[in-house]
Amino acid sequence: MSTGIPKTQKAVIFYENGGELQYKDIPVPVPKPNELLINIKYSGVCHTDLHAWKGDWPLPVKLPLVGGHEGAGVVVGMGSEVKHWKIGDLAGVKWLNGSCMMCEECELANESNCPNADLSGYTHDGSFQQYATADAVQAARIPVGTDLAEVAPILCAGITVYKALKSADVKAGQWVAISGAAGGLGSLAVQYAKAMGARVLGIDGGAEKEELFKKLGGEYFIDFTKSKDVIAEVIKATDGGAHGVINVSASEAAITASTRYARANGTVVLVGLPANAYCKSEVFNQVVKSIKIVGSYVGNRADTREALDFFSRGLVKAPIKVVGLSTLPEVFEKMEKGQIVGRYVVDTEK
Ligand code: 8ID
Ligand code: ZN
Ligand code: ZN
Repeated sequence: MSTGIPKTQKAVIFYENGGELQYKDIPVPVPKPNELLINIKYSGVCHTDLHAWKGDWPLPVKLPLVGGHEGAGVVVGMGSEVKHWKIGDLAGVKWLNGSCMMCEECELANESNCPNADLSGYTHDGSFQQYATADAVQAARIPVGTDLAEVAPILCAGITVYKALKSADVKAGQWVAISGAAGGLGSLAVQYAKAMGARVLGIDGGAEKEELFKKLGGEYFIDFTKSKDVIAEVIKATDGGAHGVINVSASEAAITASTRYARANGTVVLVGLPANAYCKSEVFNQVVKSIKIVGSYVGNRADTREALDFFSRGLVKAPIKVVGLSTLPEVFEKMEKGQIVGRYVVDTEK
C-alpha cells in the first residue's frame, strides 16, 4: 500500500562496471510483499560503492545498478506482509538489505554471512536514488527526530567499525591502531574506540587527515607518507604493539604491515577490501606472538541498533560533507585518489 508516490525519480545508475555514472530519471521501485519503500533523503558514499562500480571483487554486481548503502529516509510505502512499521517512520538502507533467516548463519545471528544475502547497492538497487526498497526485517530503525544527513554514515561505516572493534576484543585502556584513520570508516572507528574506552593510534596520510584525527580525540598519529618505519613507530608509541588493529584502508601493504605491529596475543581485524589483495603474515611472527587475524563484515541487527545508539547519545558523529547526488562521479574521483577527509553524503534532491 502506498499513496502520493511519483512514478519516476532521480537516480545515479551505471550499466557496466567502470561505465558512465548516469544521473537520470528512472522508475520508482515497487516494494515486494516483505519490503519497505523508503524515500531516501541522504546517502553516505562508502568506498565499497567505488569498488562495486569498478567491479573490484570476485562477486559480480547486478547490472544495471543503482549503488549506495548508507541511505537514510522516511517510510512511504510497504508490501502486504510487512509488520511493525508505519508510514512516516524513519528507516535506513544498509549493506545487508535482506537475508534468508533460515540458514545456519542467520540462525546464529551472523546474518551478513548468509550465503543468500541480498546487498544494497550491489545485488539490489541501493540508496543513490530518491526511493529505495529494503527488507522490513533488516532495514535499520532510526529514532524520531534524527538528522538524516548525519546518521547516514552510521548505516554502513558506523555499524562496521563498531562490530570490528567488538571483534578486536580490546579492553578499556588498551591500544587500538586504526589504519586508514581519517577516511569514512576510520573517522568513526576513532570515536567508537574512544567511547569503548580504548587508547587510539591512527595511521593515514597528510596534514588534513592528521588534523581531523586529533580533532576527533585520537591520541597518536602516524603519517604513512612521511614515516620512515610505520611498524617501529607503532610499537614504540604503544610500548610493545597495538592490542587491536582495525584495518580500514584499502591498501594491501598497510594490511600486511599491521600483522607486524600487533602486540603479542593481539587481534588484527581485516575490514578494508582492496582488489585482489592478500594479507601476508609471517608465520614465525604470528606464532611466537600468538596473533589472531580475523575478518569482520558489517554487523547484524543488534550491532545496528547498538551502533545507532552510540550516535543518538552523541558519542560519535561522522565528519560529513553534503553534496548533490548528481555530483557522485566527482566524489568517486576524490575517493580514488585518497583525498576524502571523513565522509561525503549525497542529498538525493540535488
Ligand atoms: O564490512 C566490511 N568489511 C566493510 C564495510 C564497509 C567498507 C568494508 N568496507 C571497506 C571498503 O570497501 C574499503 O575497502 O573498507 C574500506 C574503507 O572504506 P572507507 O572508509 O569508505 O574508505 P575511505 O573513506 O576511502 O578511507 C580509506 C582511508 O585509507 C587511507 C586513505 O588515506 C583513506 O583515508 N589509506 C590508504 I588508501 N592507504 C593507506 C595506508 N597505506 C591508508 N591509511 C594508512 N596506510
Ligand atoms: Zn559501506
Ligand atoms: Zn541465511
